[in-house]
Amino acid sequence: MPDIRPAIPGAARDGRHLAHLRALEKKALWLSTWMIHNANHLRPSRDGLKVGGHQASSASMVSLMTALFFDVLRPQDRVAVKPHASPVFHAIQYLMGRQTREKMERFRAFGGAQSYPSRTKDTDDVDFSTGSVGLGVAVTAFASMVQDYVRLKGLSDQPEGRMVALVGDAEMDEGNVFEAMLEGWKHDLRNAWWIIDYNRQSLDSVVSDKLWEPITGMFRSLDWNVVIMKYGRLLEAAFLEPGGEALRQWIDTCPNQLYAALCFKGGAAWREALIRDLGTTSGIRGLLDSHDDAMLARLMTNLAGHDLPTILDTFHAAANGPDAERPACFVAYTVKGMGLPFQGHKDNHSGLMNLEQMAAFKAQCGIKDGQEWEPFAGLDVDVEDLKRFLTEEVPFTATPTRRLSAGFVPVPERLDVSVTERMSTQEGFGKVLAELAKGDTELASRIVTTSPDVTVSTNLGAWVNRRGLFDRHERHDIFKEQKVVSAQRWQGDPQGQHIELGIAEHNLFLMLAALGLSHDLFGARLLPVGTLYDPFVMRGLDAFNYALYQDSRFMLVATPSGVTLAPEGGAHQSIATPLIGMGLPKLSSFEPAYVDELAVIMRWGFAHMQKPDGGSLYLRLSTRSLEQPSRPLDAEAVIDGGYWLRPPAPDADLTLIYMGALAPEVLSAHAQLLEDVPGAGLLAVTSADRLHQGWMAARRARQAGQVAVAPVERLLSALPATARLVTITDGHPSALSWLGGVRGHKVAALGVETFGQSADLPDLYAALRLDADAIIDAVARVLLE
Ligand SMILES: Cc1ncc(C[n+]2csc(CCOP(=O)(O)OP(=O)(O)O)c2C)c(N)n1
Ligand SMILES: [Mg+2]
Repeated sequence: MPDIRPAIPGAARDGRHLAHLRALEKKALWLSTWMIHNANHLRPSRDGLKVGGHQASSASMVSLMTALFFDVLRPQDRVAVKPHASPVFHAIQYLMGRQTREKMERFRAFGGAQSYPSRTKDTDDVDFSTGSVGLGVAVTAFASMVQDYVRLKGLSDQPEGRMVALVGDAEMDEGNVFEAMLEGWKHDLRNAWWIIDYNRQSLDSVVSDKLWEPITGMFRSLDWNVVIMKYGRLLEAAFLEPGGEALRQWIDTCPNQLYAALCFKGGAAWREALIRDLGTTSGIRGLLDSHDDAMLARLMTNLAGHDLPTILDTFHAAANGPDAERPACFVAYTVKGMGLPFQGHKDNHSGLMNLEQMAAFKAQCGIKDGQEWEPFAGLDVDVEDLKRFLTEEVPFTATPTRRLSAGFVPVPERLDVSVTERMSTQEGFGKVLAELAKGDTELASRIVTTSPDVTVSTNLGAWVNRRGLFDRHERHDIFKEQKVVSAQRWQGDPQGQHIELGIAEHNLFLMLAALGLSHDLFGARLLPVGTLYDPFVMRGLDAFNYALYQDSRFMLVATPSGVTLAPEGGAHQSIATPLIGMGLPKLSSFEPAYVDELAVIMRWGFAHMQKPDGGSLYLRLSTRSLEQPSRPLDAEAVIDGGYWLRPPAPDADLTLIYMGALAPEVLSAHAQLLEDVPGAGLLAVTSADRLHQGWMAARRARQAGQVAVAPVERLLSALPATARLVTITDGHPSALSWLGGVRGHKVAALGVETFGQSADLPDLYAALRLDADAIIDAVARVLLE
């Protein structure tokens, strides 16, 4: 398919419209620059830290963002803004009346506008948080797939939107962007626009020449519409004049570093360079003579990304063209720091204008003292008409709020699972979902599962067989049609409820991030469940963190975990993941040993994921088959994080505390110890994370003068102060060793501190000192301390 070219220059919008957009462009530049200046130079500093902000990165995107937010975007479109264009975003929101002056004045201060757009901390209209470069770009692709998912199932009645990423060119260095592109291609991605601010500068330096060639090659090979936005109208007109073709070639072949340096140096330097290189070319002298230095600088920096008419024509042509749904990448040439004294300077990323420079810029913007925050000061348009334009004609302001919501999906009192005598938590997980899949509850209809090529090996097979793969188009199971016997039935259609991903774990977390925001973005509640092997949580960790940072809601099922998957070897054995689970905010992590616990946790989780003050879940499961107890279970204690499996005697000297799949070793050690240490307790921990959270919460409540006792305090108060604790888990020992700090008990903590290796369980547990002997040994030592 041909790439869309910009429409004929000069089309579309009338003079009044363009004049208003130019006025807003001017104000967006002024306000974004000023809010950074105010934060750094005018707001008193109490700690001597540089506040920062990105005046150059912001200036680079002002024209593109003006065109998008005040003209091109529709309310149903969703935008991820390049992190360091946050000031422009807030300035635009301020001009729309959706951001307060107070928050602008407090940019980067407590309670003020955030450094990088934040869905949770900013009060203006942020669709996706950004900050860790690359992730905001990629999440838009997954959001588009989620939009298809909910619309094709009739779960959302919202108009179809376009998912737009405003991308810094250096963000394209992040591999996760390309991973997402590949996944998008597989899923027939539509309605995604990635607009690259091609200022050819990153943080440290100017980027390699012609970087756009491999970048656009990637997009083209994956069937994206690639639109190069290179020159503005002034330059395009100059190219038609005598000598124009030579001028175009000169710019086309000008190294990025030289072009940037000349942008910084200005008109006289441009003149000198052009005389040196093209002085004898017919027509060039005439062009130079008819431009003074200021005009020449303006001409030579007239790149498409700063030329409103070109930008508008390009975007509208793409939005209304025959390929409107096809994913599109726009490479918009810009100058970093455009219009500011350090434009083009290679060190401008963290550069800030000084007081004199700001005074000059203020005069240039026509702003009088005291009018700095006035939204419409210094403009030569009819301000009343501009206000009318903003409230009545800008599509983005047409709805009072763009944040959507969705009702609560009821969760039954208990989740059914048929527990066999011996089974693993991973098997139990598969069975809980399989039971749900058989029924026709609303809960089951809102669950969407996803997995990076480990669907079957994480026990999602039964669920997928019943609920099917999600595919925008009918996909037949050829193996089934060919009568090849297989336990897996993998046909796909728009009603399917499992999204199969390639191996890239980053994509799993970005998919979960997007699915878990569906209620906010598309008004349709989904209950996403993602599975992967526990060690590979680390492969997607930044995206995992990112999903939680945005307050996305999902259930992560990480299985198998720990050294307990023994023969698989050290590369697959996770050690630090319990600490990741504890350390990440907005996440409750659990590591149940038994399936009855797991069913309770999953039930609670489906409700917790929907509560305004709730969060996401991380279930660390195992493939180790354990003998399953048949018993009444205190569900509340399981959710709080622990319960007494064998309560201690009032004068007990010792308690064993375990979490997860090492339960049999602990039970065996406990039985052996009872002869020598009668009354020893045995505490089952289902969630070190929840116990710790509860402890912190109780301490905070007491500090605030309330009466509060944490579950972990209540549990450990059953022990005398002199009792010893021995903790054990298949993960880093510090996940449980902190329990000694709750009431000051002496503690010996067993766990995994070195990389494992292939072995069977007895050998590996013995080598890593996790077996019953090691526990008894640790008990003997700690009792002597
Ligand atoms: C994952 C990650 N690594 C590093 C950074 C620090 N950082 C912030 S901006 C930036 C360079 C961005 O350059 P570009 O995307 O071209 O944006 P520009 O400022 O040129 O618009 C870097 C390295 C970050 N925010 N995220
Ligand atoms: Mg850049």
